[in-house]
Amino acid sequence: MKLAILKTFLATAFVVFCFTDTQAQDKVETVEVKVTGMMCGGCASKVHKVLNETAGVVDNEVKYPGDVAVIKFNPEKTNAEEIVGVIEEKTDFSAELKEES
Ligand SMILES: [Cu+2]
Repeated sequence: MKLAILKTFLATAFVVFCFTDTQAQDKVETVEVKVTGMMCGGCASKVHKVLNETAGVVDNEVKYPGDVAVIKFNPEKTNAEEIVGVIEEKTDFSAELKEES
């Protein structure tokens, strides 16, 4: 009887441990997007704000001059193509994925 209780306890502890573990390591990927048409720092701020409000985007930095947005995102919630689409839809600028070098 005691052994059964111990087994149940261990099984529960194991499940809780696994759950906590997967919760803790949210996947994050980084993508670089070339943003064309920005004229000043204000434009960069606009793009930054739009990305900040995009679901799945964890963090982002928009560089002007440089015309590059570096975006950290959760691949389970969004993807690079979707992020490019959001920039094109919600700002006046053109966006394209930077080629991996
Ligand atoms: Cu501007």
